[in-house]
Amino acid sequence: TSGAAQRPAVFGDVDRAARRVLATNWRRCATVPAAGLYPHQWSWDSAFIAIGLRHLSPVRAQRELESLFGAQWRDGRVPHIVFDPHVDPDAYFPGPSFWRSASAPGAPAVPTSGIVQPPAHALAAWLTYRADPAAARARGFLPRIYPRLVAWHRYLTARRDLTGAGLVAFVHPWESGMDNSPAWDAPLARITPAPTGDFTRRDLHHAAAAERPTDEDYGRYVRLARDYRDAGYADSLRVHAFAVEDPLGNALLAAGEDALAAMATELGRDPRPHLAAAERLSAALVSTLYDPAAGMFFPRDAHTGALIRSGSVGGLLPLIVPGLPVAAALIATARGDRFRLGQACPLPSYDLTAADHDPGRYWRGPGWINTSWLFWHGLRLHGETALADDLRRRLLERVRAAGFREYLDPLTGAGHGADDFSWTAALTLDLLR
Ligand code: 9YW
Repeated sequence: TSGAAQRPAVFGDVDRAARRVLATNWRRCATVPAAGLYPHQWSWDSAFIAIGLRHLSPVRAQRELESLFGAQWRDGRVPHIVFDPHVDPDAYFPGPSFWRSASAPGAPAVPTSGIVQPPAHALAAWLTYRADPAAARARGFLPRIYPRLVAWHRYLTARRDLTGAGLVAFVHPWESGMDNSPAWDAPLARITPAPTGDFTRRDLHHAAAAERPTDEDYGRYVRLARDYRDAGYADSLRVHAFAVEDPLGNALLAAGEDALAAMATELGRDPRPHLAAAERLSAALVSTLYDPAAGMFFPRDAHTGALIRSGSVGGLLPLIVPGLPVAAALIATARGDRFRLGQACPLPSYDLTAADHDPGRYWRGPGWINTSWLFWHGLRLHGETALADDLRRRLLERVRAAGFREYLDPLTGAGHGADDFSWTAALTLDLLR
């Protein structure tokens, strides 16, 4: 990337502080997203964390991914949470007693959730390998992680293509990584919430209610997760009352197939099946989820077959797909009124011009470092160096002012949510390289 030589001296403190956050949040073999609020291992967090950790300790970055894949289910699914048995099981809701993975077929010995998160892992594993190929070879990192990544992608493409469109569906808002995105409002409205007496929210002990999902939404999350569990974590449109084909999830999968092709080549295997899969996913994304009039991608409701025309930042993130034919249009949309790339920073999670944009509430407006990092990565991939450098500079400025917060007001830069948030620190380290 840009090289340490170009790093302004003023960011030396940021660099040191980011390393401290990652050291503090490390637990034996993985990093917690934030002490207190998120005391276990989260799936896509670990991918982003590895991308930063690789600069600090390539071996720790490898272990971060290996510990997550150590909890992979026999069907290939990678659970969205791997519970730390040393932590009070009631510290986070829903915990192990809710998911009951121990009685699910093919689950690992360690307790996990039964849903997934966006597949950022192949990209992260490839970047981790690239950071220190010698250290990776010494530990047999690629031979170990590659088959697990292949099984993970196979679970998604085989079991989660619920409509036959060649796209993968998320079956719970938590799976999207963008829990309460306005994009999920319409499909969620069909779900009857579990009564609030059925569960105790732990998140509100750590964060302000005004910055978190509402109780009603939480009740719906609980209902969906419970139905999935009670169906033995089987995948079909009949089981899943909520099912959406999400642009970000499918884009990460396509970019991930590209990364798997690179790994296959490195391992002396045939990369062509992965390249073909990447092509197929990229074509399905564009033909099914792209809206040329809006200049962005939208999720599709797998039950109705209709696009959900709601301006989530996820609709810009297929920019990470190599060779995407509509990259220029996505960049133009990002620079327009809805996302104001070059002014608002981090990229807002939701259309700034929408009547229900909420700059402080979670995935309904605030900017997150991971989505901005993905857009930055995409800008560089498509040769937009000046825009990428400008975004990088603005992101670092924001983090320097606000600290390693979970999310930020994209207009004022005010920090929200958890402090010392791991992926914010990790991706900051990556931006500083
Ligand atoms: C929750 C851990 C996770 C992230 C998700 C984010 C949030 C968990 O935290 O979900 O309790 O709501 O939405 O993307 O992985 O950082």
